[in-house]
Amino acid sequence: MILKFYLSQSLVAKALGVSANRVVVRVKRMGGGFGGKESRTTLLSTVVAVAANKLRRPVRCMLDRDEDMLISGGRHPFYGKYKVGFLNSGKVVALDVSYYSNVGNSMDLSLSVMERALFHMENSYSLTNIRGRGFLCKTNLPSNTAFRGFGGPQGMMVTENWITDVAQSLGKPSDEVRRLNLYMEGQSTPYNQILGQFTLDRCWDECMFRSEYQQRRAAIELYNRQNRWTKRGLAIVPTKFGISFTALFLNQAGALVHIYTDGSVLLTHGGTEMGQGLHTKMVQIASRVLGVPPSKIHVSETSTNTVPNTSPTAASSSSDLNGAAVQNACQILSERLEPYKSPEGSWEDWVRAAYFNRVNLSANGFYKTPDLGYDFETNSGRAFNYFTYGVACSEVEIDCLTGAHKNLSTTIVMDVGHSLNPAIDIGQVEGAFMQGVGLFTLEELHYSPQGVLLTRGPGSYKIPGFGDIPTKLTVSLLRDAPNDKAIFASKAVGEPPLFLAASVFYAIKEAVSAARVESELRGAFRLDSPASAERIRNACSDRFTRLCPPAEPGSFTPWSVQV
Ligand code: MTE
Ligand code: LUZ
Repeated sequence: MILKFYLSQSLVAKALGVSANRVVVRVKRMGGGFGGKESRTTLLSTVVAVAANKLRRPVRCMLDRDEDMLISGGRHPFYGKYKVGFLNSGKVVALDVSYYSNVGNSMDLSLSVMERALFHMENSYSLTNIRGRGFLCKTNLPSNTAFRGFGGPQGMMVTENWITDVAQSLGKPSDEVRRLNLYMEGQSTPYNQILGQFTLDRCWDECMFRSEYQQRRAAIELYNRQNRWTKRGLAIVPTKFGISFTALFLNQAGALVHIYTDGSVLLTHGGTEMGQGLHTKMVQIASRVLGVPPSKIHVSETSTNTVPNTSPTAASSSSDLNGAAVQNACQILSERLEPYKSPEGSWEDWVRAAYFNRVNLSANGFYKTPDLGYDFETNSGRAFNYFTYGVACSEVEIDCLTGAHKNLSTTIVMDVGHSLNPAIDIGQVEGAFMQGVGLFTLEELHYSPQGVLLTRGPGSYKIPGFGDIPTKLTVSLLRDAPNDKAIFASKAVGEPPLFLAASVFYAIKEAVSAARVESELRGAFRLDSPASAERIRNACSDRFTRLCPPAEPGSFTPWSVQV
């Protein structure tokens, strides 16, 4: 097996010709990672290490935004081509998809990104006859890399595209076609994983109810009859996100916990903090297992000299993996303290008594996800530990003449199991959703014909602003949905909700369909992501657009999509 390590520590050691035990990497926190730092940090860390070694002094390098956008690479753009077989009822019976990803000039994580796209090619729909192929396209662009979702959103965006085509070809409401094809408890994915503790149907029904879907639909139909140059659209979209690194060996984590004689606890684990609240969750877990208040527990940093051989803080799995390692270390310490736990004494008394009796108050914890390991050759073995589910319903209004749109309302129902921290998890759902809104409706890189990146900062690259947050945004966590596969019945949350922003994209597509009906255009049509103002305007085909040739040749032919 070829093992590729993108760890800063191993690459610095390799570049300097020293062994890993001579290199210490420390991370206090990041101001955000979102996948871009999973492997690409090594471009800089290796270079500055070489410089520091040569000059024998500290060397620091920070890229300006434009330099970063020019060289670091980004999310993989995908092109999907598909054939889909379906019955008049809307039931999909056969699917053949080819995915092409723009890898850039090196492999980086592109193979794993494509694997995750393929593992998500059916999104949440039960399909019996299915073929998926992935092609990695090497290009003369900076190497593309991990981004929140890691190929999952690209895979599922194509899914939602063909299911929309099926609905539009049959003239059926897309929510009916989606619901009809939705998985049920106990069904199997194309990679032979049985869906247990399946909650997606509950998320769906609750989202339909909370968004007042039917009333909204009726109101939109009335609005669209009464307005020619603005149109509204509504879409409800499910998501199912596989939790585990697809590379088996990465599904491990360590922790190191020290108890000092004053009763304070220093906690270290293999995950890094980037604003996702990981350290807070780890402190909560240690607090629960040790039975001490969180105020007595501190995480000072992540470092290679406390916990070695860490996996990337990625795949949304860090609280599952590191949380279980922290639990393991704290259980060991708790057992060692057991003989000293007199009912009348305090935590500090127990710790002191143990110390004076020469008990080791430092413990290492470890965890590896059990029963994992998918084999592409035999299509057997579990690819994921479990799935995180969610459903979102969004309503938008488009201006058919300018292509501008407004996000009117979004209702999200997310299953995060027994949430470790609902405030953090709701923040993660909101943040991921808005990042997805940027991805699917705004953010677009432009290159000159010579391949020079033109969009190098917020002046030319449109990211979501406050005004893009839906006027009404509600996030609910599904109640009574314990997950027996992760720490304290919780679920991973970081990446899965990003895809729910596809509900905004497909609401826009529906509003565009309403505009096209005014020009007697019905049925499936192609709309690439992001749904930028230009694309929305041109797709609203009318007497004005007919005066000029299509901006993107072939852009109105369905059965393929760029995402
Ligand atoms: N939230 C914030 N605030 N900042 C981030 O960089 N990264 C996301 C998600 N949430 C990110 C974030 C990504 S891409 C992942 S994979 C997970 O957090 C990683 O952390 P976790 O495994 O602890 O969820
Ligand atoms: N990183 C990785 C990831 O190396 N493997 C994965 O499966 C993955 N999934 C999501 C995000 N990062």
